[in-house]
Amino acid sequence: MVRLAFLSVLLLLAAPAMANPAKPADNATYAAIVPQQVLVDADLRDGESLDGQWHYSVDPYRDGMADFLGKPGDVSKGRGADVNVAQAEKDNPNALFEYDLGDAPLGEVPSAWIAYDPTLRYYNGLMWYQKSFDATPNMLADGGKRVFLHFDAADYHTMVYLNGHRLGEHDGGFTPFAFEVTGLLRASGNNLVVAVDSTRTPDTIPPTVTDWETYGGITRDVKLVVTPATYVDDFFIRLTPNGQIKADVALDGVTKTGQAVEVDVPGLKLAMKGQADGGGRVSLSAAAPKSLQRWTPDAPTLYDVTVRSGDDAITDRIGFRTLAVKGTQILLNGKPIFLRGISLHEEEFGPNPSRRMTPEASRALLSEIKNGLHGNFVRLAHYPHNEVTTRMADELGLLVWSEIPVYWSVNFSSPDTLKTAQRMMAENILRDRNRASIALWSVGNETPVGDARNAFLGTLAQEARDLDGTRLISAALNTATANGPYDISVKDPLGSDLDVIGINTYNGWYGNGTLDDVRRTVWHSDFNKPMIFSEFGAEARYGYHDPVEKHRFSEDYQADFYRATLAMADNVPFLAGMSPWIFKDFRSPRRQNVYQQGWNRKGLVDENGNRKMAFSVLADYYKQKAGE
Ligand code: GCB
Repeated sequence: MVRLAFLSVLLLLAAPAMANPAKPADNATYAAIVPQQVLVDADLRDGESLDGQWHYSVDPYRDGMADFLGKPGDVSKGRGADVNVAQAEKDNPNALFEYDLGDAPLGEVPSAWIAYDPTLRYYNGLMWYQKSFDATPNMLADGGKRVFLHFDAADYHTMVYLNGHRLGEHDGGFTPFAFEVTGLLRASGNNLVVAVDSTRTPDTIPPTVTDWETYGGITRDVKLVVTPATYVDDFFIRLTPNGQIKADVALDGVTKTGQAVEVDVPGLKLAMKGQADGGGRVSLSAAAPKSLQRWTPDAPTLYDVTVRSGDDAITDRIGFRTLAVKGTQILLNGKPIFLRGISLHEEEFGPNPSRRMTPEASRALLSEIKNGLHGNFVRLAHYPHNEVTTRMADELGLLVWSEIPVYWSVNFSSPDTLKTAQRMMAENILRDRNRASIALWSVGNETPVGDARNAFLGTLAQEARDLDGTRLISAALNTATANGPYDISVKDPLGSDLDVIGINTYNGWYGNGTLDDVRRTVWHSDFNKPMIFSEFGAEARYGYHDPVEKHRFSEDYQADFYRATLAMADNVPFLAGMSPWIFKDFRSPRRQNVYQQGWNRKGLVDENGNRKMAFSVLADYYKQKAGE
């Protein structure tokens, strides 16, 4: 569904606040990147969860996809077939079935497959999942409703078969997707088969080599979402720089043209009404009432907002605030703010995380950032995190950096890879642009400067602006050019496409520089824009103390590294914040020395949440900053 009218409203809004006014995008581009169904707030909608026990079956040789000579097979006649194997064997005792997903072991969804069996930790390949379920009466063809099978995420390539029908596939491990299954369900014994392939290639986003655990599997919720025949597919509600509350709403369904739409914010006594155009879209606005309490990290006020149209009504909790840049400052609600942040991977506390981000798990992580570290900002690295987390950030009051995994050596010259990145970015932005916490959309991390890369990331930056003109666009760059050991200039040409420059700096950890060098370093920038240190960090194994030698990997060295880097930060006049690397130790297959043993140890807390010495160095610094 191409929402050009809807988008063009965003383009107009984008212009005043942003350094780079948005350019109109062409129809074909949006057709390729905007998902058919947005199903915004799928988590809040009516329906049935399909979480719980699923059968799983590992398939390293892709036997379910091709025969022994490699000839592609018809999956819907094989593992994806609608066959009750036990019954079929009874009917024909001579028939050979080499598989029976219904007999395979059971594992919990959502969760990476490492949770089922620790030997699957480094398995990167194809896994089959199967679940049987019954439909509720309103999901059946004569129920008058529409039904969508919605995945919050599965990592990486997912192929879905329902009752022998191939529903479709999806690329990307961290964003939602859905298939319409109206009319395809039966009252009982629906057979859902999902093949998830975690293999990365040079063309995927991210590519093969990263510094984090892949965590293959169905890692987020699966749900049958039930809507009226015409329903509210998408909305974008926010405060504009000139004090308007704006709502763009998109309907989907046969009666969408001319259908009345209403957006209510009872807490503000605000009701906006209009009628959808031929494309099912409407744009509403009203002056923000004087009583509006703007969302800030200190007072994260959220309002119930109900979007109503026809038989559909959906209520979300939305905060209102503005973001802008002015010279080298970031302004929240018109006032300069220093981002007191930390980076975070999507991994729950505990010795055996499986990327199962429940609200409790998310709250535990974010509360420690907010209350323990005195933070007001979190970089959700290096991919879109669970919606649970962005909602939690809204509630707790943490600004968010959100990014897609355009990481290191992406194939920047491939148009297909670009399309994948664009679609991922669209899926992420459309899911989360009603979250007041999201402050920055980042388009890439530590990517090598070059023409193809500059064009690729420039396109993504533009797309992010087109989809959401109310956030700042950034990227984590590592191309600070050293003029000498203690004198660094920021020159990456991508800087001109960004609102905020992110810089990852590891002086004092990588390389042989000393911490004195770090303290003495001075920074220049070619851009009159805010810069944030999107990363800096040093590894330490929790409990390893070395107060005299301060050996690398000791808590003492890490604490000194933080002291030195924070001293350096104090001398950067255009620094508008930081998100050091990283809050919690996280699993990474790259990290195998005696201190690491499969974990990147740059956390301020270990995997169980134990604070290392550097934690209080940063917490004290942030406490003082918060008081300034
Ligand atoms: C980086 C990467 C991050 C790594 C980190 C490290 O620059 O962006 O993904 O984990 O460095 O620990 O080296």
